[in-house]
Amino acid sequence: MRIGFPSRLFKLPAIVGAVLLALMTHAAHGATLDTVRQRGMVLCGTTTGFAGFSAPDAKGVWHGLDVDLCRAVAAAVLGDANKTKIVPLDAQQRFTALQSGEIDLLARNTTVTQQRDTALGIIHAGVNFYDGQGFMVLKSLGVKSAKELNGATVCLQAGTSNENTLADWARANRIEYKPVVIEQFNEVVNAFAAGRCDVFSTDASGLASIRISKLHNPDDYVVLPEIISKEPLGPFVRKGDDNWLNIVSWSLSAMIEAEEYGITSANVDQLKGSTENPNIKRILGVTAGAGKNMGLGEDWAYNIVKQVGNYGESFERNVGQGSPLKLQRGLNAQWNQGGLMYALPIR
Ligand SMILES: N[C@@H](CCC(=O)N[C@@H](CS)C(=O)NCC(=O)O)C(=O)O
Repeated sequence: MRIGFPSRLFKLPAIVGAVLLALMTHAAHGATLDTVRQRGMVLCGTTTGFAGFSAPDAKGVWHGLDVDLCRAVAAAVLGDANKTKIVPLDAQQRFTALQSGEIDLLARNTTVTQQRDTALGIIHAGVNFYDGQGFMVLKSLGVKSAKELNGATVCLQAGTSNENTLADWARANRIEYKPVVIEQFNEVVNAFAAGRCDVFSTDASGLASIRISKLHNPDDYVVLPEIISKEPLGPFVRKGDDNWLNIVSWSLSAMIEAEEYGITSANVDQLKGSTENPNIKRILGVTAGAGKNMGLGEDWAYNIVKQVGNYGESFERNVGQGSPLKLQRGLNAQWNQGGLMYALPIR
């Protein structure tokens, strides 16, 4: 004979607790779409101002590859890309802002890593820029390769993956260096410009951006040829709201797939009325289904392309040939053009 609580009864409080916790999690995080609809605005976490990815212009209007992703989500959900509120965040603040619900979405040149995806209560929603970490130095130092950096002082921003990546690479290559780690982005740049360190190390796209937009004499600086890591940059959302994860990741996919099928902001209306291509009909909502499955209107992807453009348009305008950065597509070309941009199919 068993003594004490019958085991079924004993389990009851645990089950009730689990259900309550699930309901509370849902209430707190489970309905981002409802919250966004009620508010009429997507709150998007970006950098504090990083040309090409997220930076304000002279009128205070934010632009960039990441800002376009925020705008795409607003277009998909609210039918209006302008219903985006930018929340500028430095590297340290970004994850807390997402965890606490201060933002609906983080689109801030953030590297997807296993640790970030599993230990912080957040999850990535695709990759919108494939990058790698590099080095920038003053040309006058005469350094031609990262292998010559033994003994150098290196400027890094606190709270970035760049700190650990550099430490790993230096250990593997038996290079000694002195890190100068600074919290605020502008202060790291100022420290580098003032010669407080010999080297700036961050994502290669970041180095290009800093060189062009932050340093007074860009031609005095050179980016070294070595790329020491994979830095897949992508948007993040909170865990526990699968529909919102779907909305963000499929908004990005819609931009990438629209480029693949040649749908642009300029021809989207004409294609919508005339195309016989079943894939394009599904993307543009002529054939219904994709929108409804996410609780959105069928014009979700049409609105993205019409108001924000496809991925290639966004790339060229913000970081490519139409921008001061003039980055090549490289890894960010479409999969059928030698790159890694392979949109999962909208069907
Ligand atoms: N991809 C890296 C680095 C991202 C990062 O924060 N880069 C710096 C460049 S040094 C930046 O964007 N700073 C802008 C800011 O803090 O506003 C990461 O996810 O940790």
